[in-house]
Amino acid sequence: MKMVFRWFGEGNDTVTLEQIKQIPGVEGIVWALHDVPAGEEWPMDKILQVKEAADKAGLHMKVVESVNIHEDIKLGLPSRDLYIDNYKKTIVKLAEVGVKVICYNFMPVFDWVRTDLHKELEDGSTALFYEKEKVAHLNLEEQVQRINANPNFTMPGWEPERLGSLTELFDAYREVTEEQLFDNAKYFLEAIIPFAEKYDIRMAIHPDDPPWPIFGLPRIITSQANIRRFLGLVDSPYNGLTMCSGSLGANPANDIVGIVNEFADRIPFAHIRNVRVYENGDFIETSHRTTDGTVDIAGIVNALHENDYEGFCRPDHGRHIWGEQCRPGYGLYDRALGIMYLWGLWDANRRKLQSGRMGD
Ligand code: DNO
Ligand code: MN
Repeated sequence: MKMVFRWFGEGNDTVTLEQIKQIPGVEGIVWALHDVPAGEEWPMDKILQVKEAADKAGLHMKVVESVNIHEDIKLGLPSRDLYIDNYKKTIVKLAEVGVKVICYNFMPVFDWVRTDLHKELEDGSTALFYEKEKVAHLNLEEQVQRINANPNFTMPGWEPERLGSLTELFDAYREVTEEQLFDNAKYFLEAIIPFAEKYDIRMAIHPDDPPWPIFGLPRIITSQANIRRFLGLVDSPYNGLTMCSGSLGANPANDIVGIVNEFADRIPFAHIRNVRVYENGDFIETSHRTTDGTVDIAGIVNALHENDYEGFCRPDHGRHIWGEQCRPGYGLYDRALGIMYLWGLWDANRRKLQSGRMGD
């Protein structure tokens, strides 16, 4: 397991590379050019700026999250070929700086969705929260205004250029079924995977978050069966999965240990975090510790270890603790604690294996 840490870039993150370097066992950053709109080719000079900063800090940049997919690809519009071409050009450049994994998602319009970014937990920390009932009645206009009012940070999935054309986008998706979304994914994968293979970059689809349709928009990376179908669309090790325990874990019906066991050789990247799912379907992001949430984090790490997992791994969203002012879900403290918990589980497994006591 190779530990990496998400970094949003100079001036776009409260966490510094020097701080990341001091978290035990972290080898590299998970990065992206967050100011390049989806569909555009990434400029080499900006890629090289990140490389220079990473090199200086002694961190690698082998994992990118995300090269976003233009909506026209997800919608299956004729203009998709142009955006697929740009995607390929970006792949060539990323290969040049040593990128090995691209994490991306195939969610229409939005990335992760929450109803409260600072919901208080019993211990006074705050975390991202999802109120199921509220999303059913969410006033989108209000939400858009709220995000626009905080121009300091770009939030994944809520990029201003997407929000501007929200109404048109919703209209465009009106006729798109899950089946069509699968077809459009297949078209994308058939074009991209052979190319990714040539440049030795593993594509790793991120599960939908939450893993069910919202606002009437279809979502397909939601369950073990759908992941199986997606990975089968183009059956290559370069068509892989970002195993995100928090996203999949928002639906307690998902057997994440089972998912790890079934797709182990197709998981180049793992996001490990916990959530607590309540009986009414609401969920809150908790500390990474198994007993703090409803996701079997210990079981997941055990399963990765049993499958000799050699891919990349990062803690995912953390709580906001110790008064830290940070990008929602992406503070330093709780994610660093998360890493130490993951290492603890990993090393305990290794020790058991070494002393031949596995299965005791
Ligand atoms: C949620 C996060 C996501 C992820 C993107 C990948 O669990 O990991 O925001 O970064 O969906 O494209
Ligand atoms: Mn994730």
